[in-house]
Amino acid sequence: MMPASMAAGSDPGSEPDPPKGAASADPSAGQGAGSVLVGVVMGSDSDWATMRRCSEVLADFGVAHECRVVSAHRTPELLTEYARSAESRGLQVIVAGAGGAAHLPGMLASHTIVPVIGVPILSRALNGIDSLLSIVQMPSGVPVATMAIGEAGAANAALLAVAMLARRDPELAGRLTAYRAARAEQVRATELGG
Ligand code: AIR
Repeated sequence: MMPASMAAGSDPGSEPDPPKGAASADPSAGQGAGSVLVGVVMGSDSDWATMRRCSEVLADFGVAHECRVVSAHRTPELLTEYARSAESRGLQVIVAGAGGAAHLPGMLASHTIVPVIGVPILSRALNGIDSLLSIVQMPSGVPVATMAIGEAGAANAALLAVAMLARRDPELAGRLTAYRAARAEQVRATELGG
C-alpha cells in the first residue's frame, strides 16, 4: 500500500492505493528534494476513482509523481502551503482534480507559477458541468489548463504533463511518440463486426 505522501512512478507495474485524508498530505513529507516532478492532488478521496487514471498513466511513462488530497474549502491552509512550496520542491507540473465548486486548480494556480492542469470530476448533482465551469472560467492572468470531465480528462492530464516534461527529456519524448503511434495503429487495425 502506498501512503498518499509517497512518490510513485519509479515502478510502472505498481498500482497505487487511494490517497488518504488531508492529514497525511504534508507537502514536505515522503521524498527527497527534486525527485517528484508531478503533483497529483484532488479535493477528496472520493475523487481518487477518477484521478487514479492520471497516476496510472504517469506511472506507465515512468514519471515520478505524488498523489495527495488537498481541499480548497476543507483545508485552505494546506492548499496554500502545497502551492507555495511546489516550485522549491521541484514540481514541474501540478494536476488538480476537483468536483462541484471546484476551486482547487484555480486557487493552486493563484499561489504558484508552476503550470496547473485541472480535471473536472464527474459530479452527481450536475454531471460535472459545475466542476468544468468552476475550473475553466479563470480570469485573465492566472491560467489553468482544463481537461475533459472525468476519466478521459484524468488520463489526458497525465499525457499533457508528459508532453510538457518531454520538451526537456528526449527519452520521455520518444516514449510519448511511441504511445501515439501505438494508439494510431490500434485505430487502423480496428475491424468492425457485421
Ligand atoms: N471538494 C472538496 N473540497 C472542495 C471541493 N469542491 C470536492 C471534491 C469532490 C466533491 O467536493 O473534489 O469532488 C465531493 O467531496 P466528498 O468528500 O464529499 O465526496
